[in-house]
Amino acid sequence: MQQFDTIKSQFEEELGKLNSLQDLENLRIKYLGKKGVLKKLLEGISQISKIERKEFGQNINALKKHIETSLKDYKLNFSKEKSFFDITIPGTRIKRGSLHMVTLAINEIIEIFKPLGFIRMSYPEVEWEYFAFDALNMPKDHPARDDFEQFFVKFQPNPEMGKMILSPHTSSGQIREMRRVKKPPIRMINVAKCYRPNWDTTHTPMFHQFEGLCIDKGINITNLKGTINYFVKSFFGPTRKIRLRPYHFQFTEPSFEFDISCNVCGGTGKIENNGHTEKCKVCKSGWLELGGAGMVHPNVLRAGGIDPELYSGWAFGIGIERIFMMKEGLSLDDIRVLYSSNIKFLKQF
Ligand code: FA5
Repeated sequence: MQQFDTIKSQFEEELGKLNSLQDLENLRIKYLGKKGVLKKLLEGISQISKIERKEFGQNINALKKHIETSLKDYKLNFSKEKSFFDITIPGTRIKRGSLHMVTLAINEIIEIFKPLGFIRMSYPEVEWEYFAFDALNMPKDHPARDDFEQFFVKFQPNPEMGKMILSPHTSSGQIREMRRVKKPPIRMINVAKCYRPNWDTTHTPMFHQFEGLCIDKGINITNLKGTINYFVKSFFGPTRKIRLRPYHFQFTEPSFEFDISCNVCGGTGKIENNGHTEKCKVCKSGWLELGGAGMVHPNVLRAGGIDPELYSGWAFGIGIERIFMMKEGLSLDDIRVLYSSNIKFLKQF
């Protein structure tokens, strides 16, 4: 009996000194393991007289139970204490997100235009046909309206405003801005999502445009070219080339499209692929179209409530994903990667 008491008090003393769950496990092995204290005690049973054996066995069982229960209770309390009170355990790290590249590009664009006095506006992305087309000098049957292949919205058409559509370009903001300001000068950058049913290496069904609009007395093409040049040099760096091509938009006269030298193929229009020379699949010609521009058509000024005899203005509309693709040092050869939700890709920015 004395032997049992000694083992029990020794166990309890050791239990009181534990510091970790590993210590607890070591203590369990010491007393209950295959070569443990209790096993050794049991091996000695043959030397005990038959009369005392029963009591001896009962004592071993009682001691085993006591040790098992003590270890179990200790473990339970230990885990509870740790989960509530251990202030030294490192906290759970909260994963930080980051701004999408298009948002970063928008912020950069706004900063570039700020010193020139351009203010940022946002106009509806679900728009009446009137603002997207009619007020922009594009009559209902004009074939140019087909170019945009619209997404119609199920909504009661309005006899004056037409149907509701997902705005295919930011130019619809021109009229809204003219009507808001009423009297020039106007210097606006309208940033918005635009929608067209396109899907290829340079087109997505949802994309962003920013629209520049400048109206005042004596505004001319030189101002437009200078502003586009200033933007391109600020955004892409001093070495990239742009070109203006004559074009036709209903809402500007004269009209242009402008392109930037492609950085995927280095402006050559060709790509080396496994010893073969292929056409650059982004630009196909060495130049990538960034946007359209021109002098605001007198009919558009009139629709905005501005007298074309007194005022003149220019406007441009540029695709934001496109300019991001063409940024110096990036060689994005497919616009769709921007919306692929590929974390590995997104994390780089
Ligand atoms: C327009 O949308 C005219 N509103 C631009 C304009 C504004 C002209 C003011 C004159 C005065 P366009 O359809 O070319 O033009 O589109 C302009 C730019 O938007 C394109 O050059 C391209 O950069 C971008 N873009 C057009 N469609 C897509 C698309 N599906 N995905 C990505 N970018 C696109």
